Amino acid sequence: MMILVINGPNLNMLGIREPEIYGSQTYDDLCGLIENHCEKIGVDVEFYQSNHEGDLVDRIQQGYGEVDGIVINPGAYTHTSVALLDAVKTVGIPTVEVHISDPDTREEFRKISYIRLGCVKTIKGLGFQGYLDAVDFLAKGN
Ligand code: CA2
Repeated sequence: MMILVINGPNLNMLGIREPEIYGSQTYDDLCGLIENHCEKIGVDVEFYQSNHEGDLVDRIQQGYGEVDGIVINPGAYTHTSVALLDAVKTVGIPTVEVHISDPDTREEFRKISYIRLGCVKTIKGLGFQGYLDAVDFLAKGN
């Protein structure tokens, strides 16, 4: 099984600013954590991060026929992007939406998620653990 983990804008800055919201671990720490977990449960994993909406759409499309599941934290595009919603719906790959913080407890504008409508599950507010739970969810196929 191959899982693609996609992170959107500014998530490459993890650990550098706003540790009170996103923790003090870096993007590389996050990838390492997921990689170790996937190795333990026998799942192959690929990572992609971009600050550009169209590049994220391109990467989702490239997953068609190649990956069995997508874990995505679209960052701020969560709250604005119909293009990302359309991309996950178009490829039809089971996709789990993950947020490190809980956007529902923050500003009003973070309460809307477009991509949620195309996802099989949303995990929020669990820090990096949310990515591991998303992988487990996809690996179990339920
Ligand atoms: O909680 C999450 O994972 C978010 O998807 C993170 C996004 C935010 O726009 C969403 O509402 C919730 C922002 C990611 C910004 O990441 C940073 C990392 C380090 C320092 C500053 C920003």
